[in-house]
Amino acid sequence: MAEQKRRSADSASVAMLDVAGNLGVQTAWDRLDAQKGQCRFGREGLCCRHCFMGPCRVGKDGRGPQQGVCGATAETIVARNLLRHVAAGTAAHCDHAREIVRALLMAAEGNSPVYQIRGPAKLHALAEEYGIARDGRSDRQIAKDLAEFLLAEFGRQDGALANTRRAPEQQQKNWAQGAATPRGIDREVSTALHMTAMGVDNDPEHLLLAAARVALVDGFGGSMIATDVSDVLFGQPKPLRASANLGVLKADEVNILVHGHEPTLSDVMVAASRDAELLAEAKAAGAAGINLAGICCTANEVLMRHGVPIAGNFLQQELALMTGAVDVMLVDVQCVFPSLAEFEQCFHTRVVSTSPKAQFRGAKHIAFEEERAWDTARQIVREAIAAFGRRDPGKVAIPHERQPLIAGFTREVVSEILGGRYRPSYRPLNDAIQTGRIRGVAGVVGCNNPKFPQDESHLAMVKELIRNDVLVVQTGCSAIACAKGGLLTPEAAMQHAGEGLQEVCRAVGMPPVLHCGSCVDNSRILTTCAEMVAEGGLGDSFDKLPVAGAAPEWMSEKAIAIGMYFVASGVSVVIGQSLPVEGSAWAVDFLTREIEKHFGATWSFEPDPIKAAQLMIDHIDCKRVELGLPASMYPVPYAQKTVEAVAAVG
Ligand code: NFS
Ligand code: SF4
Repeated sequence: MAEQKRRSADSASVAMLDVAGNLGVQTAWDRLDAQKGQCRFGREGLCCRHCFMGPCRVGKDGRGPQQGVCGATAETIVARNLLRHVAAGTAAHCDHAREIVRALLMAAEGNSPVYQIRGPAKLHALAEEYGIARDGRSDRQIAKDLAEFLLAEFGRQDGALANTRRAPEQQQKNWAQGAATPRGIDREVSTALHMTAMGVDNDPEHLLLAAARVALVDGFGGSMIATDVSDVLFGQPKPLRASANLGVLKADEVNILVHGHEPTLSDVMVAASRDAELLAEAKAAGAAGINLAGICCTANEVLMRHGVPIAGNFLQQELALMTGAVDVMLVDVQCVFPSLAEFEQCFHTRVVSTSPKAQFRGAKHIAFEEERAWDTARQIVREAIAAFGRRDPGKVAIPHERQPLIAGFTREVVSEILGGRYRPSYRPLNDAIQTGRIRGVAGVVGCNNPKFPQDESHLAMVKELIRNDVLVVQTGCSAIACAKGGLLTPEAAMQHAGEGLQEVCRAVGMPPVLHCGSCVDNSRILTTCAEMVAEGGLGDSFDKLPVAGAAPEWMSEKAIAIGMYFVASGVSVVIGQSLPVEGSAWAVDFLTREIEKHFGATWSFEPDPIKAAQLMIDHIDCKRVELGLPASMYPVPYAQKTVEAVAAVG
């Protein structure tokens, strides 16, 4: 138990880790232990495999060879590797967006019984923004033009990405000066791969500015498009109540977990799990009902729109199977462990893969084609009902942890809850910041990583921030961590928030920590920042705002892309584990200092979440001073205690 407690701050996870230990089942933590002594060259970005005169690795501090076979230096190798990571992360979000836009086209053409336009207000707002004619036209006609317009953003050959116009003018100027104005989505990803190929770009600064540019097609391209079109297709989220942690699984029902990222799959599963005919079949098989729950970001998608419960975040994907109560674990793309299918040897769980992009050895593949979405979803529910019949009640151990939460905060919702439905506005938020009642806003996002005790950094950081009157907005697995930790409720404000933030939360009945959705919904944070600038009084570009971002337990290349588009957008970002650039003192200096000249923001690396929170608050205070705003209305002393981050670094 003590050993497991070092692995996770979540008692439900600790209980399941114990079960795994007793059964001798390996989890990510065990496999990390087996990897101990992870390669320093890789960690510091000093290993190059871009051609096969190599692989080359260069030494730090004058030790060992200082250049690859081709003559590339540490600076070049580190910068090239980072650009590739950003390109890969960007590609993931953008390819996800592409599928959603294609589903919109299908809905527009009337070729899908399941995809409909459930967010007509968003459709019209987007049509208005992009100059798509609306008068006398049906929603489907408008949606068709919108889908075609957005698909063209992927293949755009010239000019800036359309959504860059959502950024303040000054920000757009910063990008132009830094040669970072993002162009077509596929163009930037493909150019990044070309630039980093053997014998192409070797100017490290030029490479890192290109990393900012490709990241911006993620933030203002893929992620923003995925968010917008998901709102059009699946409806705009509204605040709703739900619950989180493994206790949402039900011993007497068919349990289906959706895991992955694309709402084109999970949203249809919600409907299928509520289908009367299938419910009758489940009852005939002896189940009391069909219980759908989610893991990772696809969970956040269906939570935000349907209140579907969250079973857990990234590091709980294996632990959920240890409950012995999951009948089908349905996966699509991204953040899915290849290990999942191995659990079929121990448990009755059927792991079902669905994406043509991601097949899992040992899993059952049921191709999910958007045209046949409804039939496929029903087929998957039937798989689960059949698996329920094979469940071994002796192996079922569902932890009791199940925390209530409120989710569903979007840019639109925030202006409504603060300004009122009939005069939605960002004025009240800006006012609260200007007076110092709210000190600033922090985005705390990103993954779990077994190098850190699961959830511990998210919780410690967020608590320190709200204690200091910083309003926290969240997405991804970080939001799930804080949901499980009980921070996504209005009551949490009374318990954990400083006096100023408490006053605001009490006045509008909102939690001090706002769940804004999945990782692609980080784009909602960008558009919220744009609203704050447009509302006035907080400067003329993102980098003037008293805001900061963090990803304390990050692990994914997508997280690097997200961090980079925030920094390129003027929002400074603190991350727990360093970027893989420490092999070059120049690169560290550029990313943590010099880059500010271009975009007005920097990266920081700080494994201790309390210290990281204090860095963010200091940054926010600096911005307040620059804006001529008064100090925080109710200052409190900083927490002295820091969390010993047990980063298992080399
Ligand atoms: Ni984001 Fe979501 Fe979670 Fe990290 Fe993975 S699920 S897209 S990458 S691990 S937050
Ligand atoms: Fe080595 Fe240069 Fe080839 Fe990289 S590109 S593997 S540094 S020779």
